[in-house]
Amino acid sequence: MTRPAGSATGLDSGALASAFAEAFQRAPEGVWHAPGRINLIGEHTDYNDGLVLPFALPQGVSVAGSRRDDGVIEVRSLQTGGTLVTAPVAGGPVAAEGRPSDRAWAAYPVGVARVLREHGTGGASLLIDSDLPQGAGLSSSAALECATALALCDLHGVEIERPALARLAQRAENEQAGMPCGPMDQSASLLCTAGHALLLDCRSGLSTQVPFAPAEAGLTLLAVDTRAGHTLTGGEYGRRRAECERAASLLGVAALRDVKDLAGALGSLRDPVLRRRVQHVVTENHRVEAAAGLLRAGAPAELGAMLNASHLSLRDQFEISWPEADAAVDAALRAGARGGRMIGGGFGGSVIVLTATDRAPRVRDAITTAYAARGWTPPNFLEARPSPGAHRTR
Ligand code: GAF
Repeated sequence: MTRPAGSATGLDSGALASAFAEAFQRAPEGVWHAPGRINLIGEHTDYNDGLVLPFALPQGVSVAGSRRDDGVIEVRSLQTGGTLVTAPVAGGPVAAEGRPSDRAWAAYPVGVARVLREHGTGGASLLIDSDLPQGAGLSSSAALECATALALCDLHGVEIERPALARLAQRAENEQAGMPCGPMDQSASLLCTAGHALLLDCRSGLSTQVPFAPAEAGLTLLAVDTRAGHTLTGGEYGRRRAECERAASLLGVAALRDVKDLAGALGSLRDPVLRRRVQHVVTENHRVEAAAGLLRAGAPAELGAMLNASHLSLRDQFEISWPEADAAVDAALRAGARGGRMIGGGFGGSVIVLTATDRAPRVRDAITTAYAARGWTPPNFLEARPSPGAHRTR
């Protein structure tokens, strides 16, 4: 009972339901799917109360589930051989029948069950499947949280509006998995729609759907998995967040979103590190507004310059890029791509590249060749198409 994450076969809810019946000796009551995401632009702006512009991928996490009324959550994953992890929803030890490392991935569904319990959900049996490459920075943990959240709400007849559900899934990740993320990934998974990017104001929680159909404009958006390890529970993400909060406090604003006079703010901060962080966050927020404007104006090809500026800012001001990301962006631009940038938390994961579709093969080859010349693991490519947000599939 194993299927490697990222296997190209896609997810089949009928097969997952059958696997559930085999594993738990009863039919599931339903199957729910939540996608991973690409963030077009707006990196490290979400926890600064700023703007982000993600879209949902076709790939994601599916969960087959049935309700339990004894306050226990039991989960199996096809990506870890289907071994059982159980935990009381009310809190207490998590028991893993397989490797102790199973407790790490199970922290996400168990965490969601514990947070949602306050809103009336309870126990469940869940079988999880994923076609998102793990560690690629495409938000596999948020997809797992959101698919679990939808399943638990439906199984226990609890209705929670999606923006609020996204915040609860974020809380589960913050409190139960120990990752101080902002609200972007969970909101993208639950709120995105096909053919659109989601312009989300992370302060108000208000969002708008902005049309984004690259293929119709003769464009391809490639997600390049740089195959460089990616873990965000390490300290760097939290350190960046703390630096932003410290800068906001020194500047006397609630969040860096509120900095209106960038030159004045930079002039008043003594610490050069904090100056660089502020410069990134404030300019990135402006880039999100500009990018959304370009999409609304029907000029998606013009996004390239914005992606490039974002990458340079993340590399030089926020200092979270990594060699494989810089090499991929560089090779793509040399091969004639319109733009590219690292995405996600940083220090590993994926890069996106926007290119004219007829140039895409040349761009892929150029990146692969650049990696081979350095003796790096070959990158993986995925064509990113704006896809539906989380939904019940069965
Ligand atoms: C990760 C986090 F989970 C998001 O909340 C966001 O901060 C992102 O990094 C950076 O933009 O994906």
